[in-house]
Amino acid sequence: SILILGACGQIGTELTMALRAKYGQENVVASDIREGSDTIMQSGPFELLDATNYEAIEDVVMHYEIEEVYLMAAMLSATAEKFPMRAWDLNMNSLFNVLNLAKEKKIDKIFWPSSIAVFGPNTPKENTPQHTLMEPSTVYGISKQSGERWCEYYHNKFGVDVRSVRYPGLISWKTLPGGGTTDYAVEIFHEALKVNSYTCFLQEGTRLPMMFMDDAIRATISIMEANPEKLTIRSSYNLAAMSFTPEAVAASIKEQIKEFEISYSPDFRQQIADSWPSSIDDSSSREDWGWQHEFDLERTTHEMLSNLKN
Ligand code: VAH
Repeated sequence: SILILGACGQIGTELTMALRAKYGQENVVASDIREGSDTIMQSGPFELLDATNYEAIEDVVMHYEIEEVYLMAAMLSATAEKFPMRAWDLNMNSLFNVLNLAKEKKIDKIFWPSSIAVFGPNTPKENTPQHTLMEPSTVYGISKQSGERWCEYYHNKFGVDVRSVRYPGLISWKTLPGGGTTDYAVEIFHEALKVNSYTCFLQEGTRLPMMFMDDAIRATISIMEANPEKLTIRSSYNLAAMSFTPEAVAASIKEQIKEFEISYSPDFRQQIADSWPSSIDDSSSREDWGWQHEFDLERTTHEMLSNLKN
């Protein structure tokens, strides 16, 4: 069976539904620190679980005979700047828990998400390479860089089958995002439909790597199903789909909502966004496990507006 830690978060919610559809509802155990949406709670097994509690996770793993764990619990970039020590504790100790369960052979396979936040202010910003200078300047980015080092160490030293991708900013409509710097790219669609306008907390011209959630979920399942001999990267794979600025999203929305207006009021998240790349070279993912994105900004805007309208 499969266990998802952080199943009620922005990615976790959609990942749980996708995995249950693919592998059967009873074979996918959702867990989180608090209960989630009705769809999660009523479509298969759920456990209240603190991802930093090793014994609690071990109990669930033994009880449900879990073979694979998707660790989606984390504190994201903006929130982590407000609570650095809590972010480090959650982001790192949850990872140590699952890596050690695998080292003890209690589970066979792990998915752990990294992020473009591993890159820092002096990382090349265009077509950021898989291997490059990385001096992350956020608590979240530091935890992801350190997490990548630990994943590679446990794979090389103990043969742990841990797989990871560096997610860009993710855009979804089924759940709200949780405290990230790229959350503007989700909020803008909600506000466009509600009040025909949006005040963006990032300034015009802030171009960031982004991805529609359906692509991110497909990438996650795809790397977990990939032939392990093909995986040359055991830190975390660069993953890309599109890059855009707030004004580009606004223009795309305007094509469907003529009177939509965007304004800008940058806050502390501008400094975080400025430390990240503008575009990502994901050729390693394309070569090693056949990655190919499907959603561009046009299709993303259409999906967001048509699904949020209902
Ligand atoms: C965040 N959505 O903003 C996350 C992600 C690349 C962005 O890590 O923190």
